[in-house]
Amino acid sequence: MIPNLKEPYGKKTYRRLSDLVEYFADRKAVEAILSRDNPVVYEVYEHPVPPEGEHLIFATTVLLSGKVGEEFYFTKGHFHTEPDGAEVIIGMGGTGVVLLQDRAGRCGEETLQANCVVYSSPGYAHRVVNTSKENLVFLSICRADIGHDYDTITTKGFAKKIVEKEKRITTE
Ligand code: PAN
Ligand code: ZN
Repeated sequence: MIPNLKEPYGKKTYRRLSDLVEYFADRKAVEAILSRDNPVVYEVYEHPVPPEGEHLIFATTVLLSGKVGEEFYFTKGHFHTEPDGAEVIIGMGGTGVVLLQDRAGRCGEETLQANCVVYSSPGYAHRVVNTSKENLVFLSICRADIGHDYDTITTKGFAKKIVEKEKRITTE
């Protein structure tokens, strides 16, 4: 289920595999897929609000089911900055994992599924991974003046990967 955030009141962003080239570990698998296709990995539906602390961003992400090599599809992931605020992530459908990593590189993981809430504390980067065969749909809520730091993850990555090996979901 997606909340009613459609145009003209909402903004929809597509993230395709070509936007995520440097994030997946298996570059050969990335190139092999891109030589045939450029699949959508996730879509974000956002309700624009003024970028002020009194307001809240609420965005629904639809993260598709799929893998690149052994690695399940995921969102880029980011830290929040100035202010480094918390985020509430509410599962609406599907099953997956939220990776939560602090600036020292310590990485934890929490299950995300329908009717389940994951709290990303200040100081933690969050990445959502879809380990299921259906779309993983979740609602994210955070203060509207929050900043997004993608660069740290682009350069350092997450310390954990969620992969499928011999038909089993494994963390590496
Ligand atoms: C979410 C994310 C959304 C897409 O709304 O922006 O799930 O993930 P990336 O932004 O990492 O590509 C959120 O965390 N907002 O702060
Ligand atoms: Zn966030």
